Amino acid sequence: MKEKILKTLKEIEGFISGQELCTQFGVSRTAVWKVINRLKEEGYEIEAVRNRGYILRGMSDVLSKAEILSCMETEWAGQNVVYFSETDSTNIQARKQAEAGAPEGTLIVADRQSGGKGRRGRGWVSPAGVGIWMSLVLRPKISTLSASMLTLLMAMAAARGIFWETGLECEIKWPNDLVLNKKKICGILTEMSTEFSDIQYVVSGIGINVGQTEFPGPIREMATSLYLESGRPFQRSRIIAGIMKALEGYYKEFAKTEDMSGLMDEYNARLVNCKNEVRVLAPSGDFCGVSEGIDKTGALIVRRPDGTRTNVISGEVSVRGLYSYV
Ligand code: BTX
Repeated sequence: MKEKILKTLKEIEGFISGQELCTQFGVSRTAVWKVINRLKEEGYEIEAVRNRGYILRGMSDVLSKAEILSCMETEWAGQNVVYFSETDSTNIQARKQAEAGAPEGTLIVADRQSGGKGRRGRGWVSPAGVGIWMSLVLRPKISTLSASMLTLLMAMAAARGIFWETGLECEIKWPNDLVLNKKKICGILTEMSTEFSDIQYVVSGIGINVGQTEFPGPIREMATSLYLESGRPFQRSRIIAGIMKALEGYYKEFAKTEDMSGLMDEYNARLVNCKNEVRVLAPSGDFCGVSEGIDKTGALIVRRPDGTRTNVISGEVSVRGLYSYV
């Protein structure tokens, strides 16, 4: 009920009386009053005027289950939200939820992660109040070979959701980062659980730096935030809802062919270093070449100096610009 009252307060222009809220949601005056008080405690500026009712005057960047749901405009993605003010890693929590039978589209969100995970045992810096740390449970009926493409969909959805809310155009650094002005703004970690050769579930975790004004030493040079790039604060809940909406669209398109056929042009248009020289860091040996963008399987095509083309598969490789991280 809290998210419904919140949604109504956000949508309505002017005041809404306590009585109207009672009738609309079939609850008592006291129940409405309690919800309003809780919302005020969370940071919503709600004014109450005798004989007129309640009005939402403003809000800070509140993050809560009710706030996130009040922004959500999706059919399934993010319709079931599990919120933590602090947890170890939303990917770990999403796996637990998935193991316990959580439906597709369940979204785990945390304000702070004490053990945020990057790829291959690396960490992800996830302080309170300034970032989007979230993981989505998916149950795709696709081959395990196609699952890595879900990271590409997530990257596209994150870029589009960020654009809708901020107007900032991120580039995608294949396969799992978003960059703004050549610095890392977002990372994606997709994990999968299989039984025999079937996918049981996929958890796709996204970390987005939103409000940081500075970063700790080891990542200071490579990381940035939406605030640092624009000088403006943003509401994390709206970005989250935008990403979920964008993802639903991309997922639908992907499901038609179970590959990137319908999405690769848009992906390549956002791909950093497309048509430029890149260095591929692979366990079998590093090499340089020109990035020609992804093909419909999601592999990155790199043309070597001798003219041969290599399909770089995500997993153990990193792709860099010639002289830096990007
Ligand atoms: P990655 O292995 O590509 O990137 C990790 C590397 O990025 C770190 O070693 C560090 O150099 C740098 N880094 C760490 N924190 C940040 C940050 N906040 N901003 C920019 N650079 C950073 C990328 O892994 C995948 C990251 C996924 C994070 C999400 S958050 C929600 C979900 N839960 C969870 O535990 N992980 C995912």
